[in-house]
Amino acid sequence: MRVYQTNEIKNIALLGSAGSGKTTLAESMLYEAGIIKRRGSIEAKNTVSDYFPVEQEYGYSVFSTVFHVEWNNKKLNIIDCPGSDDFVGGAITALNVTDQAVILINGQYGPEVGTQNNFRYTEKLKKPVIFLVNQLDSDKCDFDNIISSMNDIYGSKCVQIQYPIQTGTGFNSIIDVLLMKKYSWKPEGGAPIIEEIPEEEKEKALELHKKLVEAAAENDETLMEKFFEEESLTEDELREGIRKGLVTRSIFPVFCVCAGKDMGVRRLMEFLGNVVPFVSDMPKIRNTRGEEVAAVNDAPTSLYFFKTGVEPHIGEVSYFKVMSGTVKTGMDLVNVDRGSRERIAQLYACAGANRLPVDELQAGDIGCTVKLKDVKTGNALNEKDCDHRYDFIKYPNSKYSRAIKAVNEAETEKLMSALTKMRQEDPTWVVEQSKELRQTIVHGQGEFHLRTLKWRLENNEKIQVNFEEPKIPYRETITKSARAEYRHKKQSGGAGQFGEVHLIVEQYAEGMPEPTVFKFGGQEYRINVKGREEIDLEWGGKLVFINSVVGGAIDARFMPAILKGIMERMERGPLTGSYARDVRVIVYDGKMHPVDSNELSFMLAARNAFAAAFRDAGPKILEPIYDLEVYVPADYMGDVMSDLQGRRALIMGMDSEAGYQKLQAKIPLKELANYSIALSSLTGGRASFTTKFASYELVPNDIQQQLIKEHEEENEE
Ligand SMILES: Nc1nc2c(ncn2[C@@H]2O[C@H](COP(=O)(O)OP(=O)(O)OP(=O)(O)O)[C@@H](O)[C@H]2O)c(=O)[nH]1
Ligand SMILES: [Mg+2]
Repeated sequence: MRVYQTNEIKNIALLGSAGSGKTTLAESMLYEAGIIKRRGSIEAKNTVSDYFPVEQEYGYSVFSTVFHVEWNNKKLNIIDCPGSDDFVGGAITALNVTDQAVILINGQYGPEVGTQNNFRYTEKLKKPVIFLVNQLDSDKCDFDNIISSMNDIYGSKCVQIQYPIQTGTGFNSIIDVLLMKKYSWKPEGGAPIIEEIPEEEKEKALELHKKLVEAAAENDETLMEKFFEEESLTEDELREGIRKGLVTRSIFPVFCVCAGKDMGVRRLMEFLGNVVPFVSDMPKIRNTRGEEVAAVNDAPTSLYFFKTGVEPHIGEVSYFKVMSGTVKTGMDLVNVDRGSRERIAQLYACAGANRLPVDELQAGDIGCTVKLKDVKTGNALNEKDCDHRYDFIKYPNSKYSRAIKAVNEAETEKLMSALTKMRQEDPTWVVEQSKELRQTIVHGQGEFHLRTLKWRLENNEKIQVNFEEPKIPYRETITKSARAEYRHKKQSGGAGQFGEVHLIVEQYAEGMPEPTVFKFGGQEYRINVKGREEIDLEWGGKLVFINSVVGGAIDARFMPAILKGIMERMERGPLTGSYARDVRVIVYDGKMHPVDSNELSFMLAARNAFAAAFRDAGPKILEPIYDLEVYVPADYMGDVMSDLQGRRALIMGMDSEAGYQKLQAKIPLKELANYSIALSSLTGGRASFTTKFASYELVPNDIQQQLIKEHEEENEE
């Protein structure tokens, strides 16, 4: 295979809502480029891009697929991304290593929430966007309506390059207002018949052409001048103006295709090859130190690994982008993130499930390699004397969690290693072995995301698993001060045990003054701080431990044992066994025995005194609260709001955003457990949401009583 120069390479991501036709389009592109001899289909489960069993089972893309086609001597590296928000990881990764997003719009539905989700990522990452209206052969397709909702959402930046003469089963031709030609196809699609625009379409075509010329001219002063003088631009000038507009996101060109019948695909590829930006047209990538890394050949080699796939019979396939320099087979590189050395024994151009061997890849190109020792998604491999790291890929927080268990307990270890392996392929899984909840929890992007995980475990790995509701990590704290003392004493033969601890507990708050005096039962306790320890608890919040023991009532050497006793109880709160937090403990008195006192005795005395004081100190249960953002079409707003109120959510704000409403709320984690399913059924899958941990807050009294009762019942069992 030939070596492509940096200025012959374009990297493109196919995005769009689930089912908009990305994988079908990829198939047509591969066919048109002569890489496959027959077009497969989703229905026949034989596409290049959806080649994993789980994808064929569900008929959805689950992983992004990287392939390339050659068109007009350009190498187009294309990443077909999954459309479902549940697999958004693939789309985010792809956008980060490409310079052009092609967003497909399903001609049956127009812009959907999935379209918007993808668009928001292109906005965040400042990537150029081309819209592609697909499925024009569907009888449900209303093209004018789609254009008008796109104008509502994206404004006048949406500029039509093409429009269909007719949609529905009879679809077979479009008018291209850049080239000012009519394109039509025989039923088998493929090569178009290019003709003059028929009389009856001329007026409309001319009007759209003018709009396009104006939009293209706006991006360049010389073009603008020429446009004012001559009221027209040449084809090349138009292309130049559009390219500039793409880079600055001031133009979103709209194309038309029917991927299923391979109509319009060649014209699209021509545009991708001729007009969309090269790496060199885009703002330079920066490494973690903020230094620019230019995609040029005469710089040290630096590879960024953006994806790991696991292929049957081959093992891990590592996909990378050449951020700078060139990479050749046999090169030795250093993994800057893990410190290990790696040899690039084999180098490939990507072709879906296949790979084509190459000797060299130049700056800006995308390729893959196999049999690396220790390279994880997100790592960088560099030539020596170069230490670029990249951390530009940020995945969203998880939205849906389940506790997972192997049906056969003996397979627990096998399950854990399978999960670790799968996380390599999809970093949006998060696996958490919670000591606190005594559960293994998998966090994902949605119910469907976790359903495919289960399917793959059961069908590919042959491990039967159960999903359960994850427990909630409650916390306990106190709301007032209380005092208690406890004497631990044992004198049965041999050495005795003796320790007595008097302590006060109170609620800890940031910046509170040192304790001076307390009153309990009419008696005053003066505090004279002799030692203070502030502990940042692993599970959040603080424990402040104050020693104010007077007159040597307890030897200093017993203080660590006392703290240990208290910590044991903090780890297993007195109300429900949850972690306790935000407590200040003042040990102010006690007793020793000259012979029988030892560390164990003081530990036990402290533990019991602490539990007794805690129970008297207005103990409360805290629950995790999350910030929630819901994106919802305006007509579902009322239903979504009232559902949220039923979930104890606090509405914090509302905003309108391009065709959608954005709702912000605070919501208890417990009420988020099935939110992904509920929201989807409430809105027919047209809404989406994100969450982020916010704080711990007191649970309402009735729920507290119920939790305590449940804990007591569990203990009895
Ligand atoms: N009528 C018609 N159907 C199409 C066209 N393109 C795709 N489809 C069908 O639409 C469905 C979804 O197509 P896919 O190619 O899987 O869509 P996708 O965007 O890759 O979907 P995800 O990867 O799951 O997000 C399949 O049933 C395709 O056969 C088209 O141009 N016309
Ligand atoms: Mg797909």
